[in-house]
Amino acid sequence: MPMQMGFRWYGEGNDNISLADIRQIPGVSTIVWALHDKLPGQVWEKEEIEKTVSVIRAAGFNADVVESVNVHDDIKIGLPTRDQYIENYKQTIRNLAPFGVKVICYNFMPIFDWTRSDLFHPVGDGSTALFYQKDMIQDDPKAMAEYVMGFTEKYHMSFPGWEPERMAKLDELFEAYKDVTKEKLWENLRYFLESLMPVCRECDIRMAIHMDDPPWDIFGLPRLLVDEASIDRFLHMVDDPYNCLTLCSGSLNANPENNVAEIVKKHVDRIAFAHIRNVRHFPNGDFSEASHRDCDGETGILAILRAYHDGGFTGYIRPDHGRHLWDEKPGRVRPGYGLYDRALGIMYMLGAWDLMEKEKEEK
Ligand code: DNO
Repeated sequence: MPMQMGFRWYGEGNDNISLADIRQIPGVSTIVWALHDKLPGQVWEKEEIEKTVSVIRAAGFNADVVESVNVHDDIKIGLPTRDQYIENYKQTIRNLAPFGVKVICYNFMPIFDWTRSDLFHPVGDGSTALFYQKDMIQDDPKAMAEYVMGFTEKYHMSFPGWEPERMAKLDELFEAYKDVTKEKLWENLRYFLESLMPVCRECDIRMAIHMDDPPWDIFGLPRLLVDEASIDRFLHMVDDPYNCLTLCSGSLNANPENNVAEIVKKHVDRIAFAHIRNVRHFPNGDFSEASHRDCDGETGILAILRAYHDGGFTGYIRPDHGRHLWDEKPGRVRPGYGLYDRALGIMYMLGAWDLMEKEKEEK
C-alpha cells in the first residue's frame, strides 16, 4: 500500500469547500473528517457516522482518517469520572470500525489546542497566514481565547478544540488543571492509552497523537509532545503498534531546534498520519506559517518528504495549514484551512514524491 494523500474537510454545511472542489485536486484519496458537533466525551453513534461517511464515499473518497475524536478534560486531569469517558471513547472506536476507519488523530493538550496570536497575518505577498507573536502569549489566556472566540462568533465558525462551551468555563478549567504537573499528565496519558489499546487491536484502528502546538508550555499549562526526546518517551511508554503519532512538521518546528526529518527517519513505522506544514521563524521567537515550498520556511519540507519516501511510509499524509489566498478573506475560510494553498501544497508534495519514485525505478 503506498502512502495515501488526505484533505481535511469540516463536513456538509460546515465547510465552504465542497467535496466536488476537493475532487479536482490530483491524488487525494482520503477525506480527513470528524463529527464536529460532538463535544469531547460524547459517544459517536453509528447512524451519525454513517451519514457523514456515506457522503464522503459517494464523492469517491475513503473516510479512513478521523481528526479528531477529542479527549475529555476529565481524562487529561485524571478525575475519577475519567473511566466513564474512556468507556465512551472505546465505544466510539468500536462504532467507527465498521466504516473502515483506520486512524484516529487526537491531542492531549490541556485546555487549548493550537494557539496563535493572529489568524490572518499578512505574509508580504498579499496573502495571509496564522502567526504567533511570542510576547502576546505569555500571561493572559483569556485575551487570547476572546480573540479566537471573537472569530467564532463573528463568522459563525467553530474551531475544533475551541468549543465555546469549554471556553466559557476557562476559570474553572484552569482551577481543575492546577495540580496537573507534567508528570501527572504523562501518567494520565498512559492510563488512557493502555485502556484503549485492546479495543484498537480488536478494531484495527491506530491512535495517532498530534504534537503539541506550539511545542512548549503555555500559560503555565504543561505540554508533552514537544521534541524528539518526548516522542521517544511516548512511544516507549505504551510500546504498541496501535499507539502511533500524527507527526505534525509545523507544530514541532515552531521550535527551530527540532529536526523533523530526523524524527521521521527514526519513527517512520509508528507515524500513522503525517501533517506537512512549513514555518518561517523570526529572530525574536515569533513565527509565521508559510507555503509548503521548502525555501519559503525553515522546516525542511523536502528533507521530510525524502525521509518519508525513503523510509517506505505507507500511512496517511495531508497538507496542513496553508496561507489564505486570493478571495479567502476572514469569514470565507477557516484559518489555515483554505482551498488554494492546501491544493498547491498537495501538488508540491506529489511533485517531489513522483520524482523520488521515478528515481527509484530508474536505479
Ligand atoms: C490544527 C490541527 C489541530 C489538530 C488537533 C488534533 O490545525 O492540526 O487542531 O487537529 O490538535 O486533535
